[in-house]
Amino acid sequence: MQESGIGRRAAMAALGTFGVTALAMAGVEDWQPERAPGRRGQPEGQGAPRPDPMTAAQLGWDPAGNQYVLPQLPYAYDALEPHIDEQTMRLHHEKHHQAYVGNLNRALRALWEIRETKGDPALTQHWLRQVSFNGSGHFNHALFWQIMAPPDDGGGQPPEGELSRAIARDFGGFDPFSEQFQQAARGVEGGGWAWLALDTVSSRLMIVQMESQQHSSLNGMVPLMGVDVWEHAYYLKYQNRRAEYVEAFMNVINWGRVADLFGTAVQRLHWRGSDEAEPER
Ligand code: MN3
Repeated sequence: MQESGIGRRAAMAALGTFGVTALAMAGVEDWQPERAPGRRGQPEGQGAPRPDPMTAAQLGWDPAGNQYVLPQLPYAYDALEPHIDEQTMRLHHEKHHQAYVGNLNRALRALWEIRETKGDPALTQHWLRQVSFNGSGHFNHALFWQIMAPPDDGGGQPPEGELSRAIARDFGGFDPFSEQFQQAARGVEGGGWAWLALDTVSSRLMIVQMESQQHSSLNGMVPLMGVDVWEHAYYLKYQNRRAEYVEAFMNVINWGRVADLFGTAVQRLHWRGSDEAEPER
């Protein structure tokens, strides 16, 4: 469809302005996952290109409205209890994430108006900052919801397959990884995130801290799994006990979904390293 093609190009163009965080999200397209959240296992080896595990709807892109919208959670607000409580999930999704979406759309519209010579060009830098912060915030949260699952639907089940082997190779095993990841999350200064990311330069997994919603050190990184350690993510239930929240978060990680993201990212590295062009998407 021509219309959705335009919408997709517009989405991709906007993604480009977000920088780093958008790297893993660059393959926005209409693809429906065959498997429910929380299911694990991914066919290994070469063969047909992997479909992107994140859909446009999950990334909050509405091609008909030509705007970003708040993506639905793949589970109920109380589904991550007792680790993450219902009230926190509801406020975090309906208020905090919604604010990033609204501010992102507002900034994109303002920049469009400036380009159409209907807006104030003196405010260009202001709106660019707004796009960067709120766009990154929007995509960080869209990914965050997807890489969690209820404990009775696969949440917290350790990774298997090629992701498990990569974690063993790069961190010495799941337990050392888990400890270092939690340490990174505990140590973020102020609001921010800890991420497990694929470094596309070294083809290795890395644990990185992100201040606020964006961080230049993520250049070349494909984020695979992360934890929001802004206080709004945990203060109602855990107050100042961030370590307790981070430990509880480990019980709701959807490693099946993380493995899908990892598989897609690795396959793209293989394309980059071969003479074969990436298949038309
Ligand atoms: Mn948040």
